[in-house]
Amino acid sequence: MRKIVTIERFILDNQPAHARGDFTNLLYDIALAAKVIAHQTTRAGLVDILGRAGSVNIQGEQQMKLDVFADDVIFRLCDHTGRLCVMASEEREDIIPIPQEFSKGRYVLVYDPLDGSSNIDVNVSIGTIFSIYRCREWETRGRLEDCLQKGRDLVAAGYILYGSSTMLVYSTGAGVHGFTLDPDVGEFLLSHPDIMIPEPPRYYSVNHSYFGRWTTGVQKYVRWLQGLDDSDVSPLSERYIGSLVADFHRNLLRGGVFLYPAEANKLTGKLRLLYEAAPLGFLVEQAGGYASDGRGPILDIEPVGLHQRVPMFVGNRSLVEKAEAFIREYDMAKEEG
Ligand code: AHM
Ligand code: MG
Repeated sequence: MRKIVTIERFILDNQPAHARGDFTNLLYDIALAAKVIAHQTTRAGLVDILGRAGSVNIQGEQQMKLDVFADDVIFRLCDHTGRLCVMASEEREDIIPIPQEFSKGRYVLVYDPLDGSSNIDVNVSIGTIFSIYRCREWETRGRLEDCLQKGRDLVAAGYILYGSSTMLVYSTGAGVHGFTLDPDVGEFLLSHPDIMIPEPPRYYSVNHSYFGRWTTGVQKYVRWLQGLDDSDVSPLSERYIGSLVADFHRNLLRGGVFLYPAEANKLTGKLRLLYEAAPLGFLVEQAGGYASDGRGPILDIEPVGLHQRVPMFVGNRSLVEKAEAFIREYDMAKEEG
């Protein structure tokens, strides 16, 4: 019989001997936030019966939109613990300082509280993505520079997937591990230790309706994935949910590539470097895969703004490198010529 390992036990057993517990406890805080958000997401369909976002409920309280609720839960669970020096959230314009009345800690938490928000109202999987960095300087209290660190400097990253079950998947740079929430006992239990992205890959994931807007290199790449135009591979199956965490998670477990490329007239792409691309890039590299902006590793990009966007190709290394090859051959060559 396999041992039952809770996330608390796993984090504790895997913390370095010199750890002071701050980092371990920060991961616990996130796991707790995940449970609170998961509980609320399963009630999302009741909003129409119990009151719409923005309306006032029976107790006279304002109903919160789920993404605002998720943002608030993470903030309120983490602001007073003394473990963080600053936070940043995809939901907020600026950095989130730790209130003066609380002591500050050594870590930076960057998060996308509820990604894939267009899927909330239609009962499709959504997710939370988080990144943890070290504070760059001990003396100061939360600065923008502490949040603008490249993915290569991540201490940990992970996501929570609110799907047919709730899963928390994270890495501290020593492999990727997945936990499934047992809703009856309220514990995350180790279900997917040491995740490695499998070969051969099965899926490619992209929003095809943008085909006409892509550069030639990206169009040729997608046709290559489909096994067309003298492609030397058998076609991959297409799967696209439009919920990044869910699309990423499926490809991580089954093998494949997810892409949200640049468009010929919008070179930045849609996804955010800090909240989406860097943490998932960190995870995929830990699982033996690769993440690129089409030209080089996402993890090496120095952020210049909190909400900076970036094209993204993520999945099995061979597939992502092939995207880079097409972009080099058709797009970069054209730019140079
Ligand atoms: P959001 O941050 O507004 O939720 O948008 C991000 C989402 C991702 O989850 C998903 O991969 C992508 O947007 C889908 O975009 P599109 O509808 O253009 O395919
Ligand atoms: Mg998002």
